[in-house]
Amino acid sequence: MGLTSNSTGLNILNDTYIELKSKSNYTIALAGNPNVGKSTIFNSLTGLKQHTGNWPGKTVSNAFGVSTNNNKQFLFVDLPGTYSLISNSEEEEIARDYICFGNPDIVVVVVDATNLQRCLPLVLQVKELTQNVIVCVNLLDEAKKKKIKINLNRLSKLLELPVIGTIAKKKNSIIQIYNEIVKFDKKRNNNNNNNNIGKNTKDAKDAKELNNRFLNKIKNKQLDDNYVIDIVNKSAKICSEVCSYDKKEKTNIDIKIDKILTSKKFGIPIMIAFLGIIFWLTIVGSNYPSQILFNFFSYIQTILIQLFSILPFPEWINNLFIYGIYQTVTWIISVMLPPMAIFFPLFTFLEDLGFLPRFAFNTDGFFSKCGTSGKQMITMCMGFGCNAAGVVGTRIFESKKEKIIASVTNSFVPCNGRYPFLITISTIFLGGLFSGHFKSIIATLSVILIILIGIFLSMFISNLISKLFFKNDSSTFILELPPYRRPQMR
Ligand SMILES: Nc1nc2c(ncn2[C@@H]2O[C@H](COP(=O)(O)OP(=O)(O)OP(=O)(O)O)[C@@H](O)[C@H]2O)c(=O)[nH]1
Ligand SMILES: [Mg+2]
Repeated sequence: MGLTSNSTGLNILNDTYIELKSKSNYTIALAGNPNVGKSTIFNSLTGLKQHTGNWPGKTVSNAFGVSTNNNKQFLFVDLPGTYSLISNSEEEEIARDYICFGNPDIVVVVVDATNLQRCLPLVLQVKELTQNVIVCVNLLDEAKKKKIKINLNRLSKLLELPVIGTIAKKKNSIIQIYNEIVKFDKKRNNNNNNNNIGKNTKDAKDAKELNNRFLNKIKNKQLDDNYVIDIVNKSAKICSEVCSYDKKEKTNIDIKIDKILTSKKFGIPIMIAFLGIIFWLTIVGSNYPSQILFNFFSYIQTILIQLFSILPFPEWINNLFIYGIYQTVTWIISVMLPPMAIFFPLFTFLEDLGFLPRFAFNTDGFFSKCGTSGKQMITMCMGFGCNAAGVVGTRIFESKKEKIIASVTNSFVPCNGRYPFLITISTIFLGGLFSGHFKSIIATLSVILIILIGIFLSMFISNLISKLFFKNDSSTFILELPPYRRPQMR
């Protein structure tokens, strides 16, 4: 999932980070709203594998990675998505604190070309803190499909910031980020950074003082409604000047699909059907590679048996090595590896399409009866990949109550390690009672049943914890439904 102990969390400020920062010519923060493609750009620039997917809130802590271009070393920091610097949740605070105090040379604010107006308030806020900002208008391919045109030169003039347009999937479009950083840095060295500091902060001594003041205002809730209204109005005005839409473009297929996928009648059955198809494909599909692997390892085993019969070892050592160690390990590989190799790409496919937030929406009613919210479904789905990632993912919750409940109950979802075991057990013991096509159908149904029991247990325990320990705390559910996107190979 791209979460490694060395590249995330508090470790962002550890020795490795400090050493890399000192060696690098530039430290660049990648900031922006959730789900605009920051991690995809980060992965493309650094060659790392941060978790990407089509739903807001995947990146929950800072990650860093290095890349080299034209003999210059760039340290990139991938920040969690945030709509505003006046943050609500833990991961938004992480992003804000890094922008304010991480001392990056340049902040690249990634914005969504299909939803510029929603993204610009963050650009304007970051610009109040630092003038070292580059705006990266990403998802230009989607904007083109939706017949949205953006005048990047005009945007740059209005914002008084460099602006580049990118399609994160295309490497050659990402390369221009390096050139812009170098160009911007040269210009920056000729100017005094704090000349153009925002209206709240004209008399600030330096950037650090400025950021401290901003943070204090946020903490003391001194940034009143007028401040927010001002920024939102400014964004709307800029957008109206730089964006043009094709008025003929009326059909919004996403809305039509959502009417079915999130409907009360069909939402949950479709969701279960999708999971069922994934499990069925995994169970049926993994038989073939399993058999190939099994035959291959058996062939090696016969060679090993012959080899060991020549060697002067006592028989118990031969048996220990061949039937104890070798056979156990290779059987586990034959049985476990194929389901993993099939399930995860299929699950990632659903994730990239943008189904997970719809799952969360459909199940919100059930979870809210248990005192939490549909967002718990997202952390549970992350638990399919890795329970540790699911627990770390609970940062997307605003309230402490939901964070605790989602963390405690995440283990009821079978993870990476347990899931192939479930398939194997279901196939052998339940599927084995039948023959032909029924075998895989029964195995699939029993895996789904076990998962549904897990979800039910999660809800039951969530309800219990909520009633016992958080009687007076309420939960809210705000989650953006992202557009459906074509999954990419990675
Ligand atoms: N078509 C298209 N899809 C993109 C582009 N950039 C990113 N995506 C897709 O958009 C989705 C979100 O990308 P991420 O890189 O995970 O977004 P993020 O900003 O890091 O999201 P958070 O970590 O949740 O804040 C993924 O499914 C990407 O494959 C792009 O330029 N074009
Ligand atoms: Mg991300």
